[in-house]
Amino acid sequence: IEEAAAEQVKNNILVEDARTGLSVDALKRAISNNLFYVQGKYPEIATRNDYFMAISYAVRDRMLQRWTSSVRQYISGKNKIVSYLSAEYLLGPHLANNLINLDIYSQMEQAVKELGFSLDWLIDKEVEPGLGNGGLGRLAACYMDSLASLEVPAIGYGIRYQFGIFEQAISDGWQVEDTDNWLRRGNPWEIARREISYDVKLGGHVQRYIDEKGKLINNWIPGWVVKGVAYDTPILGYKVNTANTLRLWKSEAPRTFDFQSFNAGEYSNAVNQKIICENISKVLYPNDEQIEGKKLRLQQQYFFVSCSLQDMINIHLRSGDKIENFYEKFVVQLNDTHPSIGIAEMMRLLLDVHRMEWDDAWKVTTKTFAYTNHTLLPEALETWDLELFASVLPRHLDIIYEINKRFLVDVTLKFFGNHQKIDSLSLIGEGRRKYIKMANLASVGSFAINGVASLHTELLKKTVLKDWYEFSPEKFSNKTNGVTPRRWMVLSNPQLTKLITSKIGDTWIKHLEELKGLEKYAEDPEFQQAWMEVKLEQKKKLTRKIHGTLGMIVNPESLFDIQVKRIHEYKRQHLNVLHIITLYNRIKRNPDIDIVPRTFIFAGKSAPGYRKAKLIIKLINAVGKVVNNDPDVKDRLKVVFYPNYNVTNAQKIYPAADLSEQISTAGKEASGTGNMKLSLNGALTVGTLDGANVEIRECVGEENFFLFGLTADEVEKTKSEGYRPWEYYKNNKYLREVIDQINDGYFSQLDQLIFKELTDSLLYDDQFMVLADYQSYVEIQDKIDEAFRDKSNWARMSILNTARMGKFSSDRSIREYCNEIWKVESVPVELIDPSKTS
Ligand code: 7GP
Repeated sequence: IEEAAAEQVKNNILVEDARTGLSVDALKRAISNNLFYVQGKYPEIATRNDYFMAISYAVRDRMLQRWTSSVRQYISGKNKIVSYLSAEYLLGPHLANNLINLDIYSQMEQAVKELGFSLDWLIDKEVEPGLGNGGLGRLAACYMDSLASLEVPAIGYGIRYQFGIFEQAISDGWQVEDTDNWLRRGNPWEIARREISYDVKLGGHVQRYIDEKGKLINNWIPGWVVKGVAYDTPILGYKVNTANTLRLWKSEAPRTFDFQSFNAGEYSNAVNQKIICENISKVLYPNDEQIEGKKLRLQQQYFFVSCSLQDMINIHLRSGDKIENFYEKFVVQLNDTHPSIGIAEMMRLLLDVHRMEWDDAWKVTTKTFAYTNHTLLPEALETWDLELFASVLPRHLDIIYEINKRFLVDVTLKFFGNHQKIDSLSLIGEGRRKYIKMANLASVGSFAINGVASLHTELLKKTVLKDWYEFSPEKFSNKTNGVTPRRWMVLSNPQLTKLITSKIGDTWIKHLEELKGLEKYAEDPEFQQAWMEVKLEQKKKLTRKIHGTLGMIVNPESLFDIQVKRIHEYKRQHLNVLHIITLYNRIKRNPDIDIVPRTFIFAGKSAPGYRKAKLIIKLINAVGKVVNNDPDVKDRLKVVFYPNYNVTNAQKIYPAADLSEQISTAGKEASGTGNMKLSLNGALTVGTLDGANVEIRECVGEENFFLFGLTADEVEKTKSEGYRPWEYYKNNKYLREVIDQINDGYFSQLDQLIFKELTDSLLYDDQFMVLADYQSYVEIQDKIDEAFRDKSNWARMSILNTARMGKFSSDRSIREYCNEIWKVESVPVELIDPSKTS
């Protein structure tokens, strides 16, 4: 605090300024002021939300100097800016994170306490912006944190969905969805920039003519136009001056459009138009790794990409530079193919608006974009029906045809006569109906293509992007994902943070490799005890949370066995369930059997239209109901389905985990990031050789990782030799018993139909090799049971897991993107003195 105050004096800022002061008194005054002048309340009638808003505004004020200073430096300076384009940002609540990054957590805690409240109580009030589905959206949020913490100039662009990911409730064991009206109590973190807006054309047709200079003009006459308005949220770096911008676009009706109809006396028509325009940013599509080829989704993608590119060009030109140099000012990262229409849009802006020639425009475009792939699942590869596409983006269809025509000339030169290659690389697919392949558009228009874990990148090169790899191998590289230790350790696990810091100082928060320093304490009995005490404390907290939410009592001394992530067949929550039933049957056969008590905790949302995933949720709850209430079990097994998994809840769950379930079918999980957060928090992993598990195991040491299951190669081999799941069922009496029980209605009050879809798919198809991996999974779980009994050894392994997770900081990932793809450097921000700007 003293240093910060001295810094302020040096910068000639009033130390006790109500908007910038960092002392407890200044913060108290700021909160009271905001309560009165912003919320219009006095303490006796103020609600908890009023206080939340008052304190949030006090925090935001303290961010603004950094924010405006960062913006000024980026716009005026010659530095290159990273533009992250993502349809999703799963940020999580801001308040606690901003307090940590501003380094005023303890002062604020004291200030709030002196006002008669607890800071935790106010932090718990925040409704998180759930503007993403899962891994891809959360990664974008971690990357924004690391970019700012590394002082890299960056803007994140996306959509300000009015409704984020649905809220999940569980009713009679089934998932039910409710709307996520996250803005209903206001959002203190954003600033609406009404003056920053762009028109986006949609539909209509293209008029072609030759102008007086003999040039072919493509004039896109739109069917309608929407306006995108910028809503900015500051993203603060950890203990640095940098505050980057997350700019989310809200769709509105352009004024001119309204006027036309109003003038024609068509009032209701005008109002209708307004509704149609606002629809575009209304709701996040809740599908995870499953495309939904809806027109509105394409409109959303184009809407935010067009606003963002117009904005970047505007920023670039305003600095006095030429459009030809755009790629020297901005590098644009495509977060999967959702924003890949940006490649055609960039071409349109350069050709039609800035009147560039094709070759020059193509040069600028292909030096601007880079593409990250996040999944190998074929059902997630985006394609657009050509007719649908033409009805939304007629001009872009022309452009894509032209890109394709020129590209296929090069392809033909390279792979002469190889029609398989030409078909596979073409941007247009020819089935019963023609379609546009967005991964191909992204690949042709980008100078770099990356996967998100080493195995994933290798598989990309061998499977979905094989022909692209053969065509331009130089574009490919791997960038293993990472997570921010600020949110996923300092914020969510302050007790462990404190313990670690007491041994190795606090610089590990910015340099996570320094956790290595903990290794030498791994065998120290005192440290082990302190370590396990923190773990137990976190488990007790979660125990209270579970009791509060579900009314269930679980034993904090039991092994907390945790699988939290989207519900998907490839992630195999049902394999976990088969193991639970196996343990249950052992107890039923021998009620006195000695097994380690376990609490199985599941959480995750299913896409609302994904029937089998919803059935898996029902199965977890059905098995839970029987197991949790069977007196023979004597509370040794508990199954918990924690509803509405989101960032807020994840922060409470990860620190309490003993065991992290990362059990996807090998070759299916691109990386995973929950695996990293759990291991960082001292959980041991039971996992397959999939995604980043491979690298985690390499780092923590194979003796500290519970490996099981087929490898990606073995999965392919087994499949090609004709996989018959039925054989596994037939030959394994315990597996048979488990499947038969589900089928016979043991967990469904004798209803034999309810789970049939699930068991049939396991027995006769089993795409995800659940039955093939069952035996190996049960065996490793038996080893885990044994290992957990040796408390000291478990503590040692847990400490080593944390100590060796340094690689998985998103700071490391972002450094690699900066050095190897973006070629950008950090730019320390100089603070502007607000009292001296006139
Ligand atoms: C996810 C991957 O499933 C996960 O393995 C990875 O860690 C994460 O991205 C971040 O890279 N993919 C998605 O969330 C997703 O929606 C479809 O992928 C495009």
